[in-house]
Amino acid sequence: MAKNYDRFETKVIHEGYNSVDYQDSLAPPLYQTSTFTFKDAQQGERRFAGEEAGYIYSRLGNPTVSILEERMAALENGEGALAFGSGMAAVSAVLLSLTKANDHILCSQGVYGCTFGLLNLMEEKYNITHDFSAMESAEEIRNSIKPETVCIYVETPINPTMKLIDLEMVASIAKEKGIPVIVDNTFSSPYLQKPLDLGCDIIIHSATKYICGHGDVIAGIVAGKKDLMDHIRMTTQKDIGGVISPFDAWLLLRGLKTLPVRMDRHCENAEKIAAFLKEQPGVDKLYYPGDPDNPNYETMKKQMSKPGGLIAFTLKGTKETAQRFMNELKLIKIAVSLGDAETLIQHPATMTHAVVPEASREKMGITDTLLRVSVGLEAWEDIRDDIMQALNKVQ
Ligand code: LCS
Repeated sequence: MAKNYDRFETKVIHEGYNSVDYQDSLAPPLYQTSTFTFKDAQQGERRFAGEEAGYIYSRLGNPTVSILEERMAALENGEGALAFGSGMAAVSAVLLSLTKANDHILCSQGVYGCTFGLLNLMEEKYNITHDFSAMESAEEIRNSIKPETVCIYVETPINPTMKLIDLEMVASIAKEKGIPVIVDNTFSSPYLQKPLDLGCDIIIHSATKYICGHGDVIAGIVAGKKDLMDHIRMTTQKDIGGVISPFDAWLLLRGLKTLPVRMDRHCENAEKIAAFLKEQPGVDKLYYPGDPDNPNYETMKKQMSKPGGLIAFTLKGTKETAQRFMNELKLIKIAVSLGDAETLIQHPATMTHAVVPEASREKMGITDTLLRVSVGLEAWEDIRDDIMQALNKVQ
């Protein structure tokens, strides 16, 4: 379907769906079916041969999932998108489709713990090696690219340290070398950052997070150029099979409608909570890209429309101080994941990044007193008061 709307707030509600094509149903229908019937054997043959458009089997495509994919492609300004059963299914489908044995991947210094695990698995099984780079200068990136480097993989903001990578800089160097840049856009959502517009080639989401927004789905999204999407669809998505369920796609379509409204509130609340944390004597370091003292503040202003809803900070004290602080919280829930209506806190060193060995964790800046907060949609004063009472108890 042609792209119909230019403004993001309208696209999240209407793109990829026209009710007249679906019996005038306002909400996109849920095609909860595993397979599709052919009117005769010849039609089945034609569909399998790719000579006739139409659905075959829900691992290969499903109408509810197609609406989601079209909408996500439009939101990221991509030519196409693919939906997966988890963010990790999306990450693995992309990385396995772009690499073969003995290739090399250049990564940002810091990736989600399970992405780190996948990179190690690929190295162990197929000798697909990787290096991490802080990517702070063009020279540093150029020097880290090897003859066998086939792609650059970047998280920005990086989970959980909130460091940013200059995407235009990475994309321009990758173009010189003729290799694609993959960006994990989970922390920003397309509302705050559009890596494809900055010259990057593929974006990935853990759609479990802001895309869903309600903490009730595990899902992933990939978007980019049509040829890349077709390649992934027909190889690692089809044959490894980590597809999304129609019901989860339906829930994501529902959640997406409020993405801009939710993100505005997440950002507004986070800005106030970050300002509050900065003033607290018990807080050692604040990692929030919206803080003008943050070294990445200019990069944030250049490539993100707002700094997002996540904050990391370290407490003065030890791991025990951090854990005691978490245990004193009442409103804020101790949980991994992010981007939900509820404010969530987690301890990366023992939770999301526990699989990363201590030496690598140190390089990534994940210390024992680092905490990550996903600021929710509650009244910000209630979030502040909860943090304040817990800080008072541990100091
Ligand atoms: N990429 C990023 C940046 C993530 O934060 C996550 C999950 C994934 C990929 C994987 O997505 P999933 O398969 O879980 O949908 N991040 C989590 C986190 O920070 N806490 O819990 C999960």
